[in-house]
Amino acid sequence: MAELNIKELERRFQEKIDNDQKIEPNDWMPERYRKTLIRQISQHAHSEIVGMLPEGNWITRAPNLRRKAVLLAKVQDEAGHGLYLYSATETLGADREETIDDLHSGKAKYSSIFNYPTLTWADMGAVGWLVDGAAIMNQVPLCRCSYGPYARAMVRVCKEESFHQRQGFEIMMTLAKGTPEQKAMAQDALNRFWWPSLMMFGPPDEDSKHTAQSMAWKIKRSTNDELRQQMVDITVPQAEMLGLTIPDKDLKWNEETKQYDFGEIDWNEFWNVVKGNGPCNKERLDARRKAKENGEWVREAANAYAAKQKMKKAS
Ligand code: BYC
Repeated sequence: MAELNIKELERRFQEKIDNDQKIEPNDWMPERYRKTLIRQISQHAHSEIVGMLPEGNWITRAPNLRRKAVLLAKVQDEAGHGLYLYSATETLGADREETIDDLHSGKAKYSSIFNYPTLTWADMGAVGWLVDGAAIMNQVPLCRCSYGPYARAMVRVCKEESFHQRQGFEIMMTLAKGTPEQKAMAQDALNRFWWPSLMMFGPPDEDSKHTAQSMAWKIKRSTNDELRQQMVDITVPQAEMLGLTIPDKDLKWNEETKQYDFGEIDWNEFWNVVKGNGPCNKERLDARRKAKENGEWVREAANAYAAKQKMKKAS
């Protein structure tokens, strides 16, 4: 009997999804749907928070006040995105403290891209243009995700990401039109960030263990390879406009498919970074752990204040 009920609940749940209705926090959902969402949304939240570090590295060294103000605003936006996303995991019953501890212990994943160093100012341009560009490509479809709170968070996040992408492109444009040294710096940043940006979309579809189920549940609305192809097709003309060269000798317009064919991605490098062995994995986690330790006194003071207010109210 219980089995039948679950089957019926699952049928109704899938029917709702097939009719493009949103699932809200108090609606019945299969446990695997809830867990998949907590996994994806918490990884996404961690990526936003860890993603502040490579750019935070350049706030004090931005070349002028305008650049500094813009970069500061961008990094603050990322903190905001992380907070909405942690709140979205809480609507699914996740405990925020435990979720963050999973990041700090190395148990939880975050985007591979943030384990690469930002060596020059041009990297702020390449990160905005390519990394935020990839983020938008991935997140615009997530605005139609079946889970209401995640889909709604994505709408605002995407608006902010599009400002981030444009600030990055503008930095690249300025450098590419600048002195030969500045143009070379922009080219070098593109060389280093191109392939890791394509890896952001995740493993090829045939190796993606979650895509099929997540597409059926409309958590994901496009596959990893579909989004990667869109990224290449949109970005190649932008690189041409900048007068920069994409570091891929196999990149070629395909008249038949009306898409760009592109070279092999080094998936060994990707998995190595995902497993914790990228150039900055250790540095990133150390920075996050240290931030938590340094904030301990603030949390203690806030809790003591809250407890005092509660006692006051009760008396
Ligand atoms: N890095 O079956 P798959 C940002 C993992 S933040 C690390 O295809 P799925 C921004 C994957 O988790 C960018 N790990 O998985 C912030 C899975 O492992 P588990 C982050 C990766 O979930 C600041 C395994 O590989 N965006 O935009 O169906 C400044 C198999 O993969 C990666 C989001 O998080 C990776 N790149 O698809 C600027 C968006 N790729 O969990 C920008 C939301 C895969 O089984 N997330 N893995 O241990 C998604 O759309 C999907 O989760 C993904 C992966 C497309 C990323």
